[in-house]
Amino acid sequence: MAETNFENVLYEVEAGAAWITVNRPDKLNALNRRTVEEIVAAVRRATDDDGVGSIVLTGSGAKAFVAGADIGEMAELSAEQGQEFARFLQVSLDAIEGARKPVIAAINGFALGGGCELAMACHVRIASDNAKFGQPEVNLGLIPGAGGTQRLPRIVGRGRALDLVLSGDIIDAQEALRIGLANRVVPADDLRAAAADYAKRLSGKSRVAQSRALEAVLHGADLSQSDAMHLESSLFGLCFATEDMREGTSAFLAKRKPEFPGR
Ligand code: DAK
Repeated sequence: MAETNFENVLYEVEAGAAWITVNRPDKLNALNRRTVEEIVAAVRRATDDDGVGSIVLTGSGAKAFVAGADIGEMAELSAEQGQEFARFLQVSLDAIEGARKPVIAAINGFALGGGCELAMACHVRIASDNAKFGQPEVNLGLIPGAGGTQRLPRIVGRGRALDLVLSGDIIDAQEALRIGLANRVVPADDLRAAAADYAKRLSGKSRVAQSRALEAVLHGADLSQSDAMHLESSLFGLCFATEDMREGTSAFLAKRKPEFPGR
């Protein structure tokens, strides 16, 4: 296992998955600027590492994934600084969502405000049964500023998103699963193993195809349906130029397991 520590983030590579752990447990892993910069740098490092197939993002300790943006750091901001901070958070979360390797959020407790927004920038969300989700910014006289007003309705639908954003209500893992905010819920003690297991399953698939699928789904969501269909057919066509596609189809025809070269 290779391990590299940032100041507020732990980075380790285990069985082909890069684990990025937000590590400010005394502040319930609240996101200050430095922590966000480190998460993005860690995601870049993982994306650039050919030994890494997928990325798992989680929080340190048993209580919180991320309890939000650091309220202490943002309390004194002016309107201009608030807008700049929101832009910084949005660009940072876009970079995580834009990673061309699957990013799995392993949500081990509170995912509130910026924490819920961070989880939503990940591609798949696995939650422990004690996880709690919410966009409680209205309680602070704020609205979500890290993409929450945009990603939440795209994931759970406008009505459910407005319900959460207007009320600031905190929901549990089962409710998050019911509305599609969490993809899976597992007992808290099994979360790490469940995320590792899922990452391992992904690593047996074609990396090139996964990267193209991420691009089709994420980039396509911002396009008209006909433009998105065009994007899909172009990316589908590009798959035919890959060794992975030749290997996948010949393995199927030869009734053997594919060994994808990742090219
Ligand atoms: N920021 C800073 N510190 C936090 C924090 C946060 N978001 N959440 C918790 N902490 C700190 C607490 O202050 C406490 O520190 P000490 O007093 O020990 O020094 C420590 O973590 C433990 O927290 P508690 O003692 O409160 O623990 P409890 O179990 O009693 O309560 C809780 C857990 C999660 C219910 C509670 O901590 C809580 O309500 N936390 C705040 C949750 C919240 O409102 N999160 C949303 C934050 S708003 C923006 C862009 C984006 C955003 C905002 C603006 N701009 C562009 C300006 C995003 C906003 C948000 O994320």
